Amino acid sequence: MSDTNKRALITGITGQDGGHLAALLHEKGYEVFGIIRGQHNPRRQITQQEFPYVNLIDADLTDQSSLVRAMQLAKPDEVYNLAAISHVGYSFKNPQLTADVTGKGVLNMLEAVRLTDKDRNVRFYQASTSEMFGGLDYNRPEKGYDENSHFHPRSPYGVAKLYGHWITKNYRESYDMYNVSGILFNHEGERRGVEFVTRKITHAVARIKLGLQDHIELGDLWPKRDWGYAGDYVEGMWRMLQQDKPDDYVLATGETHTIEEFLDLAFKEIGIEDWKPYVKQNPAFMRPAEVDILLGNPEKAEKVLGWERKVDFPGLVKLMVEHDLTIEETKI
Ligand code: F7E
Repeated sequence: MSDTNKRALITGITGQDGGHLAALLHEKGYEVFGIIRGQHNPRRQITQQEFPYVNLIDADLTDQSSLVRAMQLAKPDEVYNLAAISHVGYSFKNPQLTADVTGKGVLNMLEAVRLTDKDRNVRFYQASTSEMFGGLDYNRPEKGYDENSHFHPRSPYGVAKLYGHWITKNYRESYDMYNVSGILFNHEGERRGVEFVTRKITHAVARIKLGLQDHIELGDLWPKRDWGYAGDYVEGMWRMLQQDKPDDYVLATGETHTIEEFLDLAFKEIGIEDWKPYVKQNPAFMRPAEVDILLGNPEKAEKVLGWERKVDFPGLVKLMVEHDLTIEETKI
């Protein structure tokens, strides 16, 4: 535990990264504030029970006045903007809402910081994403996407995130704000929602092992992702805000794997070598446009931030399956 008196405000406190980051900052001695949205949000009690030290503030990324109020209440040194509609498939079904929350919500948060922090003391982190690159095989850099790679988003989510990325940069250049964008490749773990493919698989594998279901329905199995552990990635976010000058960084593993490879390892954890009889393809889980292959190059973050990932790909799959085999939630 350090003796910092710093205060942090996290949007998206109820999400995967919000939980990991709240725990990390608390351990470092921060006073942690989290924005929570909605009158009947069932995550309110769960979050408060799991993180009793987090001060929850009612606000919404689409309501700028609520964000100004949150800034006035929290008086943060650091703001981590993690809130978003983050499911790529969902963004095709709700593209305008995605633009409002994932895109314009960033502007609302930046304006709330700009208006309340006249002395420019606040440091702002924007959760940018590898989805901005689009993963088309023909224009993929050999060593993986880096901070200078070409953007070509392939979903309403990716397009909205690109707006958030550029407005964060623009406010840095226009108003001398300490703004950084972390361009994070897929990061997973025991806190991941079951709507994302990795947790959907490990949750189902655990239920198959426990005799609670006999198969899993998935979309395309060939796409490749650069999958790391979320706990490692929030450490990188924090490091980005501790530098002398604000800049943008890629966090990735530098490895890419198909969903089939994830299935191989997950089923092996429960002693099944051939998973094909347990997996059915369902077009409902396919997307109008797919991101073929994501591979990131984390060299800059490793060199400048001294960031390193601790969990490798087999370790990630193992920890997720082991977790899902033990929790009560798997049985519901
Ligand atoms: O899909 C395929 C799907 O939903 C991964 C978000 O955190 O990372 C995440 O976005 C792949 C895609 O993550 C199913 O088509 C097959 O090719 O787990 P996902 P994502 O789309 O890569 C980025 C970096 C973000 O920023 C996002 O916020 O898996 N897939 N079958 C499936 N995907 C899902 N969800 N469900 C399936 O049944």
